[in-house]
Amino acid sequence: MIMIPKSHPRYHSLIQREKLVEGVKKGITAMQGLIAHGRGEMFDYVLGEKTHDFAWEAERVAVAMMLLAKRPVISVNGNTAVLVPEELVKLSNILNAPLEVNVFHFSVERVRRIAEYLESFGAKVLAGCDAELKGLEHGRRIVDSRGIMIADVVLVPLEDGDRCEVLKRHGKMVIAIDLNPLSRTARMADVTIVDNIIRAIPNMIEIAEELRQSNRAELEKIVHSYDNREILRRAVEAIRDNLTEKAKELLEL
Ligand code: PTJ
Repeated sequence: MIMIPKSHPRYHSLIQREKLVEGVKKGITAMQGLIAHGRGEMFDYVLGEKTHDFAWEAERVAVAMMLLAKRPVISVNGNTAVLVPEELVKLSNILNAPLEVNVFHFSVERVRRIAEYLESFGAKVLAGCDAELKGLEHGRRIVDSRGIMIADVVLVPLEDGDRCEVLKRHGKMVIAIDLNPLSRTARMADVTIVDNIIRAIPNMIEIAEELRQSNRAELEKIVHSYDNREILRRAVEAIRDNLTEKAKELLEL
């Protein structure tokens, strides 16, 4: 990893890039993951690189839903694994939701590398690749018979739209983390967290620490009146408002 001075104004953003490049070198992150990250960075930029109130709301509902679930699972791909490994392990432990490696650019070798990387942070990882989600033709169809295959709620960070659709057809509740509120995944999911994974997972840990004391009735109340379309509308409007603000600032220069 190259040395990035802490004084650099985009220090955190550059560190994320370095982690992903290292991930590619280690055979964990797909090359295409770098492109996907660039798209995410762009949406994060126009959202002001912060967690908005609509994202906090979705994160709270997501945690409540996972605490209510019988068999919640956290799906992990090559980007997520290198960006927030320790946080994923922590969230998995608090929610009692196993991590399952599930990738679009599939190879047994890559799945093994991601699993070993997560295990080095103390995770128990499902990576059996012994079952298939009917209705999908690409690598994401290959799942673990003890995990996503039988899960009732699946958390899917940085997803591609068609698996989200298939998970829904298999009767599962889907929680997506996606900075693009216009993506197919964002529209298909039951709960869409429009936030950067590097903020969303720590936020969810904080919420889970608070909510794990709650009883089912309290959790059900949080989930009950949630409207994902309204959350997406607010996310698109936040982008619009932020851009309007930036345009005004340019006039004042
Ligand atoms: O590891 P694999 O083989 O499963 O491949 C992973 C990628 C990400 C390459 C694959 O799932 C893919 O191609 O995804 P897409 O279709 O490009 O979608 C990724 C979505 O995640 C886009 O809408 C991005 O805006 C969003 N995104 C990227 N980085 C982040 C993000 N959302 C939240 N946090 C991020 N850091």
